[in-house]
Amino acid sequence: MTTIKLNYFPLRCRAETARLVLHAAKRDFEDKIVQFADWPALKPNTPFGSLPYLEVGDEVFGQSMAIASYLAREVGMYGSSNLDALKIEQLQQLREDLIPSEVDAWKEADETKKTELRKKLYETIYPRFVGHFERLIKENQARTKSEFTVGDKLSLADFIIFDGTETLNQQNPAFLDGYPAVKAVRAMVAKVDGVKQYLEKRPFMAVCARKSCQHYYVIKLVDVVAVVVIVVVVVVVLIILVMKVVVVVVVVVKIVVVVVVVVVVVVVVVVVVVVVIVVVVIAVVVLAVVAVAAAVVVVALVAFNKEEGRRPSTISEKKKQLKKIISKMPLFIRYKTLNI
Ligand SMILES: N[C@@H](CCC(=O)N[C@@H](CS)C(=O)NCC(=O)O)C(=O)O
Repeated sequence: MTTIKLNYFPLRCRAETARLVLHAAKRDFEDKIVQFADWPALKPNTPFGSLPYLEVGDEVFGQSMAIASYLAREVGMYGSSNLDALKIEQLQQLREDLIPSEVDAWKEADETKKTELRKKLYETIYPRFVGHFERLIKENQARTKSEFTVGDKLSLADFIIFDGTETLNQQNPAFLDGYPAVKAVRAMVAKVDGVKQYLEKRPFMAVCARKSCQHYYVIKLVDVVAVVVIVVVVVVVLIILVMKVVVVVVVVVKIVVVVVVVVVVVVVVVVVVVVVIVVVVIAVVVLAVVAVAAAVVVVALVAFNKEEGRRPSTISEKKKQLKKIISKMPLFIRYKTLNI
């Protein structure tokens, strides 16, 4: 079976009658929702720079009414005659004429203008268009003695009536009380096997109201979840990085401490060695001086004894002898060592 893919925004608007036809026929198809954020990139690659477009096998086609008509013909929901086809197409174009008024009333940002547009919609536009729907249904039902909009069997026309009044039914269902034939067709379509199941699971989709479109909020929720996941991942990565940095800092601090300790130990050892060397040198010098002084004293005594040839007997002789010994000593010993 040829594959069918219907591409459209998360809205009913210009794709919903085609969807209803496919669900009523229980035809396998892919309902490809084009998110608004993806549209600018996709637009140049569509047949006419607009949605919907239909992929049939490897061929691509645009224009919503042509798409819905093609699909309805494919599944036998395009009436039973050429005249039925004409009736379906006039209804299709009538509904297309209604869309801009509904979209304008929704899109208007200025609240005052929006109120005016909605007033006009309810006072003139809806009565005119829904009035035409009501009249056409009644004429057909009188002619065919059936419950359908065109001919005597379910067709694209019934789906046009259903979706063409869906926004009105969502916003102000009481308005339709004045249009019993429209209400009856709506009730009949809602029970069609395939359509019933689709409507039960279909998200609320306004004709062109993004804000009231659950698909839109689902996507927004998905975006929020994605952002939360990204933030969590970034935080975890940052924590891991910080922990790695802390580990590196600890290692660097350990290295610095070891280096400082080694330097301090080396400095202390060097200072101690220098001090010991200095003390030893001073001790050696002092000892040398003392030894030299002693040697000089000994030499002087020996020389004196040789010269005198005898030992002094009285104290005054001993003093004299000592003075002589001292006078024979070198000057630096007398003044520096003996302090005389
Ligand atoms: N005549 C075209 C009109 C298509 C059209 O205006 N589509 C709107 C969405 S309902 C669209 O693609 N708007 C986005 C754009 O033009 O960039 C049809 O029936 O398919």
